Amino acid sequence: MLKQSLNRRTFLKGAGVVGAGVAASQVVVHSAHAAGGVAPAAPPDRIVATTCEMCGNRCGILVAMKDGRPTYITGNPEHPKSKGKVCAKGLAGLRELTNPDRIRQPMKRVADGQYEPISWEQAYAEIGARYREIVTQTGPGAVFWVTHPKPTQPWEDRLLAALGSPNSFTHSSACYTARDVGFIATLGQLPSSDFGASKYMVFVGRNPVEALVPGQIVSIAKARSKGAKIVVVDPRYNNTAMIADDWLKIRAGTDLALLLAWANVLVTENLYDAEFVAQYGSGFEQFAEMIQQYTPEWAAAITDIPAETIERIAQEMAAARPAVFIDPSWHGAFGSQYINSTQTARAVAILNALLGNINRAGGLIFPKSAKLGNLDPEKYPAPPEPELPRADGAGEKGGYPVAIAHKGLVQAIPELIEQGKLHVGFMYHMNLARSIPDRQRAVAALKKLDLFVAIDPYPSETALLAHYILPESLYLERDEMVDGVSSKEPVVAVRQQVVAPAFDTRPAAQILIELAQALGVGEYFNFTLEEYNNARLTPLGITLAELKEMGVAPAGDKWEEGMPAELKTPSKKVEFYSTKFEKAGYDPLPNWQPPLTMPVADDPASFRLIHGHQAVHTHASSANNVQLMAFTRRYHLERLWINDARAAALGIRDGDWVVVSNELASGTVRAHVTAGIHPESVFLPGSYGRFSPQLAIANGYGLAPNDFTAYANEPIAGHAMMSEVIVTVRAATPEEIAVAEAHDQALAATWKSAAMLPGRV
Ligand SMILES: Nc1nc2c(c(=O)[nH]1)N[C@H]1C(S)=C(S)[C@@H](COP(=O)(O)OP(=O)(O)OC[C@H]3O[C@@H](n4cnc5c(=O)[nH]c(N)nc54)[C@H](O)[C@@H]3O)O[C@H]1N2
Ligand SMILES: Nc1nc2c(c(=O)[nH]1)N[C@H]1C(S)=C(S)[C@@H](COP(=O)(O)OP(=O)(O)OC[C@H]3O[C@@H](n4cnc5c(=O)[nH]c(N)nc54)[C@H](O)[C@@H]3O)O[C@H]1N2
Ligand code: SF4
Ligand SMILES: [Mo]
Repeated sequence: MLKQSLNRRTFLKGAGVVGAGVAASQVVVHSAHAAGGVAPAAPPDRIVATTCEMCGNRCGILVAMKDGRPTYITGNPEHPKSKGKVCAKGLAGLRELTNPDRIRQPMKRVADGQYEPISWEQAYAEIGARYREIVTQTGPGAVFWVTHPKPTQPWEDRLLAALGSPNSFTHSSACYTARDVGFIATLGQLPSSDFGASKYMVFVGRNPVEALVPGQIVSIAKARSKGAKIVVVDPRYNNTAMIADDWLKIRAGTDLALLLAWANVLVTENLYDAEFVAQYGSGFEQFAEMIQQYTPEWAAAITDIPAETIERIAQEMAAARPAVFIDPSWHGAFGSQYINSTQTARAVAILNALLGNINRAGGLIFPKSAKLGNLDPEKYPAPPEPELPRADGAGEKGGYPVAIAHKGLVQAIPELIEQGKLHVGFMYHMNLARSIPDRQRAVAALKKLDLFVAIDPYPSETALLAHYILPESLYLERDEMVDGVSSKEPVVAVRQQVVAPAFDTRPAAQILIELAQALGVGEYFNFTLEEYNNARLTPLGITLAELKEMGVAPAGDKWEEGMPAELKTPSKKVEFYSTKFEKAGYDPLPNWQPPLTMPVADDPASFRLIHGHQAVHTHASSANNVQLMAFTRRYHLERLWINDARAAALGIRDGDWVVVSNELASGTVRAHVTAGIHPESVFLPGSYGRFSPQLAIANGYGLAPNDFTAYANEPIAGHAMMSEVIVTVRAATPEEIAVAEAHDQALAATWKSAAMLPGRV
């Protein structure tokens, strides 16, 4: 079952780093250099298999140890997320161990932004007492918990249920909720792309080379080497466009029009998989009638993509079916962006069905989930499910009935606090104040909570609003719950301690048990981490010790091609016409709907602000890592992308300081002037704009796109609308330039001196 045990040869064979398209060679060279060489300088005397946490992918990693110290990290070849590779962020994980800004013991707020250290025991005692005092008044419906999916999530859900509150949240409604709701309504679940076997890959606002999962890049490269074509639809020449055959420079927010026109071509030219649609589809007739009006000529005017290109790509997709997909995507174009995002996701799901690629090799597949065991409910009784309605209305009649209930509308938390619905908050591994729209409002609202507890190893913006900060040990310092990884070949993965905690910090598994006891529901946590992990592993016939040896192990049946007998939709078929949406009062067909906002047509300074992720950063949370900020500084990654012709008209040259503003915010940043962006959009990376005074390197560097984003909930999935944002851009004045330069130089000096510290770059 366990294929081979780890030895030095496996480690070296697996060694590899993935980067970012054309920039990849630079990223590989420099990140490897920064980490101390492509191969470990000295042969390791031990290798520990564990799980990365530098971003939410949780790749399997192998950590080389020399004299009891970790010296190098590479990808575990057996883990589907890493396939033997890590990214620059994964490599930079070692630097976090010596990050001087870490929180070293529990902290108690004594005044706005001021903290004093306290013991764990005192923190728990005070949190428990205060909790009881408040909840006696408000009831448990005023309590919320924000979690970071997913190894710890079953415990967090259990704790919140024990407290009697339904208000669990994840980052999803600021990330991918529209996609999930659209796909679930259409196909019953979220499929993934079968990159490695594909002949034709279409990425609509998806940038897999940069917003990356290393294993996916390995598979995309494999398909590419066998001649697969790549089409990228993006207002911006992103790093995936660099390796693509076609880049469709779309007007931001209009992807739905393009998708409808593609469907029009497939249906009117009879290029779709009629057999598949007849056998597995429901409501195709209504859909086919609806799309008659959405011709390529119609879409060309809306999307700014020539009608011939639209028609050609549709024909090429049809010729490649079924080994073709339009990727279900993630965040960029329709995860949580526009008023039309949920229907855009519906259209993507429908187009794939027209291509007859559902659960077909090279198309979209339903990944297999890992089959893990669970705690014996007799010995470890679970708390009853809370009966109270959710404060945000997610999944509730009269609220957002088709939204994902247990993930919630995370961006609505400030409003719910303002409305007096939420009084007590727990935040695990999310930085709400930085990650949702309208930070001013978020900060003001979080300050009003009667009790706010943040579990965070770092003094994030959100942690600095909490009454108590409970510092978690870093991922290389902790054991954790084993976790199932869905895939074509599902696995179970482990996180285990590589080094002892440097400070008085604790792992989530310990904090959650102790917190449950402090909050008076300890009876639901009458087990240890080891007992829990053993229960999870029992059906797989492997022991925790064996899993720790390899890091991952097979956990369930392998994927097989072919449509399941029934889909998890109301009709059990592919719903071209969504009966679920109809019942909830939404358009059952994905008709065209323009974005809510548009740049002012006759204003040369007006643009839509779009955003995205960068290969060497995780959201804005890695901006304090000295090694990763070396890339930013060297390659000017924080700059605002602006179209060259539009910039010339505004007197802006490459590298000039510009002022970006709207009714919510105003800020200064340098410009990246390029033909590689649609004239009506400007682009800011999401990697910067931290404002925690305790993060020496990150604080005040660059701008965050969501500082310019107003709070509003999309009506169907209830997600944040992160790209319904219009800004004006102008050249900075000499006075503004002087201020910006002085600020930048001060930050550069901080970064340089941090880089000089032993154990750093
Ligand atoms: N290196 C790195 N990798 C990551 C992450 C990270 O922070 N760093 N985060 C992970 C997470 S949580 C996520 S959600 C994924 C995100 O994965 P993606 O969604 O692929 O990444 P983004 O960069 O958010 O967006 C992709 C592209 O959408 C484009 N875009 C913006 N607006 C529009 C539009 O209106 N239409 C179209 N067609 N395109 C548009 C942007 O220019 C960008 O190139 O990445 C994951 N992987
Ligand atoms: N400005 C900005 N906003 C964004 C995005 C962006 O790129 N920029 N991206 C959007 C997307 S796609 C998503 S998915 C969301 C993500 O939003 P968040 O979930 O807020 O993501 P991160 O920025 O990664 O924040 C992670 C938080 O966890 C803490 N943390 C890090 N490691 C650990 C750990 O080991 N244990 C614990 N307990 N805490 C830890 C960090 O200090 C930080 O406070 O944000 C969305 N909003
Ligand atoms: S993608 Fe990079 S940072 Fe994220 S888990 Fe994998 S190696 Fe770590
Ligand atoms: Mo995300």
